Amino acid sequence: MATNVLKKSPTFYDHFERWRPTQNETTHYCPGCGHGNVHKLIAEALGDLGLADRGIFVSPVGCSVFAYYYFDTGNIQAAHGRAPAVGTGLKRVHPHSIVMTYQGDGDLASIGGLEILHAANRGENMTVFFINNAIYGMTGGQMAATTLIGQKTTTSPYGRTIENEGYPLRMSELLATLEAPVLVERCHLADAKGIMACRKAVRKAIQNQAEGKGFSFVEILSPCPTGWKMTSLEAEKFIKEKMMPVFPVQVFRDESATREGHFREPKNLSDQEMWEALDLGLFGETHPLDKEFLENFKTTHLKFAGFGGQGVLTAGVILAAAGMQENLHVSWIPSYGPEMRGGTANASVVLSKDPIGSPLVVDPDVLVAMNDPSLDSFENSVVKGGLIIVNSSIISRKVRRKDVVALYIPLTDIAAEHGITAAANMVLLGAYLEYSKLLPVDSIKEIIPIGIKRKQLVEANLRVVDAGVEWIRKSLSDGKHKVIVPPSRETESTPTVFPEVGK
Ligand SMILES: Cc1ncc(C[n+]2csc(CCOP(=O)(O)OP(=O)(O)O)c2C)c(N)n1
Ligand code: SF4
Repeated sequence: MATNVLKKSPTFYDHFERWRPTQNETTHYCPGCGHGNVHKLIAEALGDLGLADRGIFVSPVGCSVFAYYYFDTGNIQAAHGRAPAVGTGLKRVHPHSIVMTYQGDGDLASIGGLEILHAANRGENMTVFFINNAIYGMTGGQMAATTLIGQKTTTSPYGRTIENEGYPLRMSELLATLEAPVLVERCHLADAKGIMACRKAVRKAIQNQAEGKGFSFVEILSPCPTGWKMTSLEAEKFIKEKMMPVFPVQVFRDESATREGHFREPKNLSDQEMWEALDLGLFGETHPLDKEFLENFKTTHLKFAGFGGQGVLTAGVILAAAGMQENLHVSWIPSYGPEMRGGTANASVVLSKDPIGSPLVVDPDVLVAMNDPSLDSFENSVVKGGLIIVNSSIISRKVRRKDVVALYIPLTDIAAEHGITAAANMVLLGAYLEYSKLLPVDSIKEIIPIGIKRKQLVEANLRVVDAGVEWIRKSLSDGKHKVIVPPSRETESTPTVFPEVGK
């Protein structure tokens, strides 16, 4: 019998790999720490309930950050306080997995206070283990939201006061006010009886999830002898005499026996259905460019900048969508001010034949400046040898840099001549693609009819794309300017001539 009780749960790995090879059978926790006890209760429950293979353990930031070294389950690590959001994502995609977040009081009650509130309120079908040791253990014993009044920590050296720091936050009581949770229970690790009550609560919380009953929350009052600067025995006493009066050990809500279980199955939408549902309107057949073109394609970082209403975001998204149709990797991120009208806006676009590491465009190869502030803001960020396209209808000054290609195009005037002033962005796309040969002009012409919401404007937009193409052809045909594709940062070569086209 004793061997059964003492043997290691098979849900734990055999070795603690992090400290190989000398100490690989021990743990990284301090002597007397409660985390190890809780790990054991969870591992045994998963094993006994036959759920270890379906388990996904979400480790937090805190002393239990390395929980994934112990549990032979699925493992993922969340940013500080964000375990409920990560757990929600996992659960929505894998409704039959057993998702367990494991969080300290700094993680759950301080930085992640709202994450847990909303996950509980949504009744996510997952299990949350909340290890309340009334302190930030990992970072050296700072005050947590749960620190007791009068408790000394490194950031409350005279003891927590109500005037300065408010009252200790009682998370179980708070969550029990919500309708969705199925189980909210607090237990403690200060003696064997307390540990057995925690054992029961842990099992129930996992079982509830396996039966689809919803959100279960188990708060465990846990010793932190190191952070509290106490011996293990003193720590047990502290839980009983100081913590339990503030955090009563109690079942706050338990509808495990009566709740009907159900599983929220994910919607299996096709790509097309998803695009339509999101009203992206850009779904079409991909038709990869010829192999040689793709092989030689140089990653290009573009920044489209202007004021709200000039269509810089749309220009970016249409170019990115055109790249996507051609089987390139693309990214597009907008950036705009809070104003609904008239603020500044810019779009960062990357096109590449390889996966894109970051969608941020800090130093663009190509800058499109639709107005003065855009040129002022971004001129210096363009890479040496890069291209700056200036909307010369609006921007009166010239590019000051001498180490970039400057292309002056009266984008707004050209669009106005065709009766659609607002489509300067489309003139731009036609002109830019004709100039750079980055993609065939036809690839954006295919996207425009699907990408533009006001269908009555499609024809006019296509006409001004052609007008942009024509303008470039005319400007270059006099032989004074030749097309120089800006060098890619991959080749690092710089063009020898820096033409100024259009002025
Ligand atoms: C975004 C962010 N803010 C702050 C930190 C620093 N930090 C690391 S652990 C921690 C608190 C840990 O305390 P708790 O969640 O109670 O877990 P314990 O270590 O006591 O188990 C903090 C504030 C961080 N890693 N990330
Ligand atoms: S600092 Fe506290 S919570 Fe962290 S491992 Fe040590 S005893 Fe445990």
